[in-house]
Amino acid sequence: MKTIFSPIQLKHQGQFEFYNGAVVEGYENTSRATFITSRIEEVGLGPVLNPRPQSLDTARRIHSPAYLDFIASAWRLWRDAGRTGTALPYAWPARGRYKDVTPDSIDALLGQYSIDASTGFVEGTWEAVKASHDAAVTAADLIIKGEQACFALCRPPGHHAGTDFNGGYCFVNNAAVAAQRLLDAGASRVTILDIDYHHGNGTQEIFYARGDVQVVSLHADPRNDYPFFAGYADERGSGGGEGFNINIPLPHGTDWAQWEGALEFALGSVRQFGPDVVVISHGVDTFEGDPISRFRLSHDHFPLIGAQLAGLGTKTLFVLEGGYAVEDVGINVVGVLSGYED
Ligand code: Q9C
Ligand code: ZN
Repeated sequence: MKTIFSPIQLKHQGQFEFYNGAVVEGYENTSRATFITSRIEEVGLGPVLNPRPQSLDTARRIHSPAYLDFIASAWRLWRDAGRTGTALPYAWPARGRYKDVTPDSIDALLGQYSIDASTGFVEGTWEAVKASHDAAVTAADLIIKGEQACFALCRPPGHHAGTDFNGGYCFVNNAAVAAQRLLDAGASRVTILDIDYHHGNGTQEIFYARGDVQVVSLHADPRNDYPFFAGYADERGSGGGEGFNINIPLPHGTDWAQWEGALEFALGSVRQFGPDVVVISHGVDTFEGDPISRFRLSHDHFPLIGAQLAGLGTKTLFVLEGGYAVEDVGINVVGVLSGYED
């Protein structure tokens, strides 16, 4: 299987976030990507290829142009305001305000275009986000040209980013851009199956009213985990998208037996939908050793996931999302991909 990745994606580096009342180095760090590429070489999964530079035309079909302009200029605005460190919001559009306003202040804009304070900008953020986006689009193009499966090693990740907001370490929704690209190239139906530990709230929001993209997500129950305000089982889509959004929330402590049962249910709904391509939002923060998550999958389970996905017999585009036990991320991410190919 081909992997698409650019070293430019490592330029989003050294950002801080808040965790348990302290400022800590971002969990979504560059070593995640290097552990994955090392593991790909170690097991001989296939070549790691550079993305082709891509325009943002497809991204503009799922994100608002104003949002894309903002994330491309956020660091410059921050720096021009005399700031150093990580650009993070601390104020959001408040409930109960008198009118819709977006002041030009960088602090207002950071709040306007985000849902949380874990998605910080540093000097190289936009370059890395753009390269990560390019990896997803390039991988989608390879599928269009006939590859059965491909891996977009996207980092920064994407599934928490929506039409006009960043969140959860995500800026551009790489999986959503890839799905749109596949549709624009002639696919009639695409499924995004999200196996990351967290609910893909951004993906859900982008496609909520659409019937051409089925969004299926297995994740920690939002009653007790991020993103808290979306991911409930009764969120099923609206209008022409009714029934095409499927959420499967699972409790803290979920083990393989329980998780696999949920996957089988998810795969049943995918088969019923009958997509031309399945995009996997591929997160491995379901791993028992993940520092910010609470499921209990172990190393041996990831290849089994890949085998189950291969059983669909559908073209598959893997797009990287989360997974923060850095020493194990390579083993787990590549475990799924190898399991798919075996
Ligand atoms: N800073 C993905 O897995 N909460 N994102 C972090 C507080 C946000 C995870 C804890 C978790 C986001 C792509
Ligand atoms: Zn996650």
